[in-house]
Amino acid sequence: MAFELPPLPYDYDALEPTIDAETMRFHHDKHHKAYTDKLNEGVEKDTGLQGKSIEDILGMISTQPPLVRNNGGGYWNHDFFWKTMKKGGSTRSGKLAEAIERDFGGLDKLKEEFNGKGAGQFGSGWAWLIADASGKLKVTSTPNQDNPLMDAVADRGTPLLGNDVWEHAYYLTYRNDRAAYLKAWWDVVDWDMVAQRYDAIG
Ligand code: MN3
Repeated sequence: MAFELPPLPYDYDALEPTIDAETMRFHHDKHHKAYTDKLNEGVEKDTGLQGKSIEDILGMISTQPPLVRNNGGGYWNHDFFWKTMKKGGSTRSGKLAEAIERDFGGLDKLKEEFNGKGAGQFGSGWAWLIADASGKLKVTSTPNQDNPLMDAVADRGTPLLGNDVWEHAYYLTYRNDRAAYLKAWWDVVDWDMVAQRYDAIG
């Protein structure tokens, strides 16, 4: 049984003007598909991985070759990323809004720290908002397709929000201006989804 490319949960142009349709089409249909296909190659080569969930594989990624680490991360990260965004975005609510006040001193501070992590990630990678088991929030970044579910990363936790800072995510609209992309991206963040993920921690 192979992993399948999850469908984009909205049309290619749904996130315009923040993210253009051509970027979404290539990002999903080419990049995300390639991670999915290569993850399947890695799983085919290792019967010990067959039947495991992607989360299980990420949790033991330190034992895996780069093929599985890079493409297992890319497979999971992009599925998570699509579901983190929504046409028109949404606003924070409930427990999450309180935790943002408590742990960052407000949404503007969170954004500033998150954008700083994204801009400061040398080369390709991701910026993350994660929570630990007690619900404390933290902003982190990872290189390449690593993520906070991997046993090999320094800052582990439950991912609530992640932004792809690979050039393929923004270059057509923003060219080399990663900071402008990071700033604009908040317009399409689905905070209802982020709040649901936070509530699920308990
Ligand atoms: Mn990407």
